[in-house]
Amino acid sequence: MNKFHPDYIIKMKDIVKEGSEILRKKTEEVKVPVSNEDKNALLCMLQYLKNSQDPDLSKKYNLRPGSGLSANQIGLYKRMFAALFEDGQKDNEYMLINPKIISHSLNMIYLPQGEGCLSVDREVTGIVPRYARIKVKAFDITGKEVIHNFRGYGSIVMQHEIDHLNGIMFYDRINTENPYKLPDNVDIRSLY
Ligand code: K2U
Ligand code: NI
Repeated sequence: MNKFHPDYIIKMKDIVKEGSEILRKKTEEVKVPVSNEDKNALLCMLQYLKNSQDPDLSKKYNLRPGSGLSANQIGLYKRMFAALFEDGQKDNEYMLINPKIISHSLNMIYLPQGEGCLSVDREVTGIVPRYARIKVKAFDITGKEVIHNFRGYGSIVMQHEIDHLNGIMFYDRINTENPYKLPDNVDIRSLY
């Protein structure tokens, strides 16, 4: 049994920091139908994101704001993550199980300010090339197969989290010689 029961509040001490082998190990597929233990962990992860984006709660629990959290970031080798972000129109919340990018655009985007990570307590600057649009197949918390299309910031969040599930950190994708060099022969532009 893991400690992530329904009313457990995830805090920064629960988040695995870079340097731990956990973040570099590939995660295991989650059994479907989803067990209550996995459901509860996923709900705790989404609750962390909500708390972290609430000014009062993030101050109360000293949380770093997050728009995504993968299971291995809380020490579970499970192929699942939660995401919570606005993309202009609406608020988006996702809890995706065994996510798979089944298609993606050729053109790419990047965040001009670079990316951060709840598991990385230092500033790592540089361009992180991401696909501008992706189609993701996954299971939702009820075990139903879902397909979602993401573009813009949502596409970046999803790729950042799916990378975590594959043991990839965002800075693995920054050009080591020149962090601000754009990849050759790729139509890539800043998200804004
Ligand atoms: O996986 C994580 O460590 C959470 C990251 C996800 C992320 C990083 C860069 C670009 C997109 C997603 C953190 O949420 S980054 C911090 C943050 C917090 C609130 C809103 C946006 C980014
Ligand atoms: Ni991260």
